[in-house]
Amino acid sequence: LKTRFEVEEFEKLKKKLVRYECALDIVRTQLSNLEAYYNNFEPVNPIEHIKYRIKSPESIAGKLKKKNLPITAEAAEEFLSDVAGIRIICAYAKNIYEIVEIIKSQEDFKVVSEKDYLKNVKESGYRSYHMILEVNIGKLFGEKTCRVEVQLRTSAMDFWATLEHKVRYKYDGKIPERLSNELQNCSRQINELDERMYLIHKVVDMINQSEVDIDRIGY
Ligand code: 0O2
Repeated sequence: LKTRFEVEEFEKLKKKLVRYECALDIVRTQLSNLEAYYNNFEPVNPIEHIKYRIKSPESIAGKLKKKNLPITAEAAEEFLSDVAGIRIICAYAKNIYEIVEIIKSQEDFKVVSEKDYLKNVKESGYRSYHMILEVNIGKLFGEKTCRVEVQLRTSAMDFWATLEHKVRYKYDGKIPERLSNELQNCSRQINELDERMYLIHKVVDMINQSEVDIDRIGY
């Protein structure tokens, strides 16, 4: 950031981030309530862990620049949906859909867009469920709503996405073909692993519930 205009916009952007912190806190409260519910009233909590982050002003400026957009607080607000982000890591893919439905039923925020990269796997091999929430932060900050991006994935999908992101960053988005093929293979294997682990989980549940022997259910 060199020009005076850019420095001033950067300062404006930093101030705007306060609103995103507030929106994130509203969603965080609801998700903590959900975890409390699972921990106290259900046999298992399907949420492994939740990460919350506000994009740094540097990274917002970098993303706007990459998209050939002006580096202004207004552009960030209008064009970036992931200034405030939440990542929910679940044990199994099935849990993701359960959590999605619960999030949709909340009254404090509205789901304005959804992308199911579990069913429509990205060409890279990326799997996750994305939602953009519009959170009502009240009139205190002059505007009523603020967007928050929620990504839901299993631990295995998160493991893959973290490594692939690192590789993508290293090669500035243009991953060499051999590496991208290998990453796509790993994504398929991770998906198979997720499904096999889920099956074991279901079998053990069945055994626990009916007290039958594993040999009798033909697994
Ligand atoms: P970062 O560094 O994680 O913030 P957008 O990219 O948000 O302008 P798009 O492409 O429609 O718009 O959004 P999409 O597809 O919902 O993806 C948004 C985010 O999902 C990305 O943010 C990544 O975090 C993640 N993502 C999407 N595709 C991939 C992928 O192929 N590999 C990995 N590892 N992550 C992916 P950013 O800003 O691109 O990256």
